[in-house]
Amino acid sequence: MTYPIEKIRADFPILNEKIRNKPLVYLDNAASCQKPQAVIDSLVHLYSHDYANVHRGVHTLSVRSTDLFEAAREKVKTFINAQSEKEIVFVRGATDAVNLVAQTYGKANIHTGDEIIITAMEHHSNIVPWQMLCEEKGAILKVAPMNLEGELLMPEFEALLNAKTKLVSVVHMSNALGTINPVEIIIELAHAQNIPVLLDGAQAIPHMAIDVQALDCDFYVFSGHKLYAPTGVGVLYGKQALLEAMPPYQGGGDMIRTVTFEKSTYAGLPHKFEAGTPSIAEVIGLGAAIDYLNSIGMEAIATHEAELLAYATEQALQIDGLKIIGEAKEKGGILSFTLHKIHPHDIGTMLDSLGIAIRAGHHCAMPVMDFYKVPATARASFAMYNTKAEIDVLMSGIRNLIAMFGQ
Ligand code: C6P
Repeated sequence: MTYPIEKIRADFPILNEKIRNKPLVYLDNAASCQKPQAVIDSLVHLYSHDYANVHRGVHTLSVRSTDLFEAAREKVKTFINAQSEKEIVFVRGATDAVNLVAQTYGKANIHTGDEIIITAMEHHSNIVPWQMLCEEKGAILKVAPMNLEGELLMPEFEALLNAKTKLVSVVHMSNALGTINPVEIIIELAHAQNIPVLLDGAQAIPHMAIDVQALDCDFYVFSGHKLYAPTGVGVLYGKQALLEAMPPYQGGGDMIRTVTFEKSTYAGLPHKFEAGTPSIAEVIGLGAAIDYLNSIGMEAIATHEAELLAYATEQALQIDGLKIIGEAKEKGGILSFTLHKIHPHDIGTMLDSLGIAIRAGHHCAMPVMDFYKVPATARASFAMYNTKAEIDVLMSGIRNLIAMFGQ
């Protein structure tokens, strides 16, 4: 079946926007994706007909909201093939999920002298929470190195695993480089030494089908807003036995069974980790985004985006003075680059004047910038609704820049 690109584009109203009198070319999807009408409609419908607080009321609207909210949990469960909806904890985003694991699993299981392994290509949200934990506990953060292509050095990673390692926390797909890590092998190696593995799936989740049972990861985290859903919602998947054994994260309403001034007892999974009124509409919007993605199919999306990346890479390689940062063999739809004489921020600003949205900066991955000895990169990132024609607009914009500034 041919990929229904025209239909998909028509489903995203913002793609009709003109930016500086030019058709919008939105290539900043790794920062946040745009929303299909189905997601927008789900929010409007909820607030127009069904909205109330969840898990709290016996009245009709509360029941309706609760049913929609829990149906979204079921959709997430099926989408990532978790075993049980108890394993799906709604959080604010990938960052919140990593912090939850650090503050609960980490506090309970990581002690002085223990080691946590991350990689050289992590986003700050998979570095800083572990640094904070290590500082508090006297534990040690180990960093598995990568090569200049942006690929993890597997023998070096393996050599870091030892009896002191208490957790491996690895990005599934790098936001700064596009690298897709060999997570199956990483998990196998870590599990051979009984070490649990957290995968940061913030970038991987919109681009490929994720099966947490097949991966056998212990934790998987992602944000809704990169998955065509609203901001303010994300998911922590954790194996049930691990989540059961972890202490709660925050205290408050909805996460308790009983409360007296002397002692409180906690709710079961997943509510134990969901203190306070959750992001109700955003969770329901995430459910609508998953329905939408399922209607297209993750395999079809992955194929389309792989074609976009191959095309963009081929075009970029023909531009003198353009250097691609991140050339792993296994890569998702991210093209990070520098231009010899032009600062990435100027690239971003000049491209914006042509209606093209990319991100310029360190991408919350400063150690990656240090590794490549650049202050920043320009990054074009592709989504299900992008086209080769848009990549042509990007490349012609880059050529114009070079013509203006020189190489
Ligand atoms: N990366 C980017 O432009 P939050 O902010 O919690 O939704 O996601 C954090 C996060 C975690 N891991 C990876 C690999 C990520 O890419 C991100 C977010 C955005 O690259 C914003 S910095």
